[in-house]
Amino acid sequence: MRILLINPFCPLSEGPSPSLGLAFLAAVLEEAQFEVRILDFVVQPYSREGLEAVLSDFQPALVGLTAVTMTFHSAREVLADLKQIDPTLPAVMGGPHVTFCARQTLEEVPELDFIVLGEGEATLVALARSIAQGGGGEGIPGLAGRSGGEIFCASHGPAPLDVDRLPVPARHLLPLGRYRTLNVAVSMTTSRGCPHRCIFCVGRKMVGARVRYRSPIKVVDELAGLSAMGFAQVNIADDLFTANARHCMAICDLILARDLQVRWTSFARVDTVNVPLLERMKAAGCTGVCFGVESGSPAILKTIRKGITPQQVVSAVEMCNTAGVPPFASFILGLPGETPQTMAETVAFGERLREMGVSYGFHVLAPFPGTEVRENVARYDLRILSDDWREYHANRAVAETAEVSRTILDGFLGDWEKRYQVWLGELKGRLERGEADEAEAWPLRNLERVDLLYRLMMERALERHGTWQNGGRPLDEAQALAALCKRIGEQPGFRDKPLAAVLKEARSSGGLLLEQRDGRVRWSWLDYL
Ligand code: B12
Ligand code: SF4
Repeated sequence: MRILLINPFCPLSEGPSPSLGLAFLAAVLEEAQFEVRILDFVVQPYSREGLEAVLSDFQPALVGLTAVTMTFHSAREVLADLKQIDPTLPAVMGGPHVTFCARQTLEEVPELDFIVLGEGEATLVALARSIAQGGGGEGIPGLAGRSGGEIFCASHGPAPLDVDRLPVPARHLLPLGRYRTLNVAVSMTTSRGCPHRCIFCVGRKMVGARVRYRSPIKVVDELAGLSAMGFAQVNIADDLFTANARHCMAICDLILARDLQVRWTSFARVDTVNVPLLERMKAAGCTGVCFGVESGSPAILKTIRKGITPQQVVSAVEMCNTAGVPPFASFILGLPGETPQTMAETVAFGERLREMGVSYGFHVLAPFPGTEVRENVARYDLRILSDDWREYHANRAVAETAEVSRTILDGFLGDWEKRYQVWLGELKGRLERGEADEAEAWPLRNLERVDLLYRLMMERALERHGTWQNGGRPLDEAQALAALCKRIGEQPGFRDKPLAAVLKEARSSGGLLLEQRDGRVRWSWLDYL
């Protein structure tokens, strides 16, 4: 039986990264002897015709879609096309959005047959087996769906998985070549579970309070595999990577013992780091840690149950500086109780951290389904203004507090983005005047490069302009690349872009394929590694 998994579109601004959720799901399905294919519309352009072609070629018996809140709409659009093409094909959705509004989603989206709640591996395999045997999925732990015109919703999920027995994520089914060409970090996890209860997060509710670990050997094997594939940067995405010092140290020790040259970053809580741990992380290739600081106001940190204080943040930053691991701090504005004074406190705290060498950034609160702050909104100083899930990207306000309106929050973020644009503009000016060197220019060059590559991919530049009849002898490499640049450069929107440099780099990193046969030149992206 064949199963098609789909990753819906998500904009470049959200930082594309190969979907770990789909890779784990595909791995357990393959282990259970199902044949799996993944369509990834984050880096491959979507078209109904393309979808139709895959359905007709692959003939899946079940289609699974993933979504976070802001991508739910894109997933729904793909689903609508899918059901128009084949109304009998069962469709299941999972992920941190639908898990917490399953009944409502099934009521509102008639095209959707099933929803998997929470951690999806065991439930999806059970559903696939049930469908293979002509069943309807009822009674499967962790599943919601339809039966006899009624919606059913499992009262409990399957037992938490032993994550150490999970197979390696099936990333070979993802278009990793495109991600590598975009030079984005690839994420992996070394554990699942979170005992904390931050009121804006669904992490704990998705994966449970008990932390379950993958053995250091498996973790380091996976890291080695990613490094061998040529990914320049890995992101260890566990919230609590540094919480269990023994686990974290064991992984670092193994990286060092195997002399693995891999660069990685990790998320961390400020109350779980110490200098010896950070020093070991640095020695093992850690190039930065990201702390969820959320607010500079002690009162707000208390309200959101973050369980940390500004003083602990400062201490963690000092420790990072001692160990030489660059820290990054992430703040959320518009949390319950936010006032102009607490916002000023957060901004001042950010500046204080910046003076200590910390980079930092802001989001606004998006009260996702399933979060304590949404489920018990009446308990908090918060008014939710929109249920349009497309707006839940946390870059513009969808909620406000008694004293801080949506206009204030949006104005703040708008100004923050403008400051960044001004900084980029100034850097550009200095570069043009020869006042900045290439090391300084890197953020700008990288932004331009990624933006251009992504547009080339999503606007199908190679598919449209990368194949032509050359007639005579095969072109040499440089001629073929120059001809490609000329052809794309003639298209509106691509004129005056640094195509030659960007495509040359993509070619030398192995991201571009060239085929010449019978007088035909054909350029394409490398999809699979
Ligand atoms: C790492 C991470 C990222 C990484 C990489 C994500 C990736 N490509 O895999 C980056 C930095 C790129 C990222 C980006 C964003 N993220 Co993020 N991210 C995480 C984090 C920390 C871990 C995710 C992860 O890899 N988990 C491990 C995998 C195995 O779990 P999973 O993806 O949840 O999949 C499992 C289940 O959900 C389920 N499942 C998922 N899909 C499907 C599909 C089917 C068919 C089935 C059956 C089951 C199923 O089964 C999977 C296996 O168990 C989570 C927090 C958390 N602890 O979950 C936030 C989290 C997922 N991110 C979140 C958000 C909001 C975002 C962004 C919108 C950024 C932003 N503005 O905040 C973007 C959206 C990008 C996108 N397309 O998803 C929210 C989502 C909440 C929501 N309801 O929308 C989370 C939950 C954090 C939070 N605030 O609570 N993120
Ligand atoms: S923000 Fe991090 S620490 Fe807090 S509940 Fe979510 S996953 Fe746990």
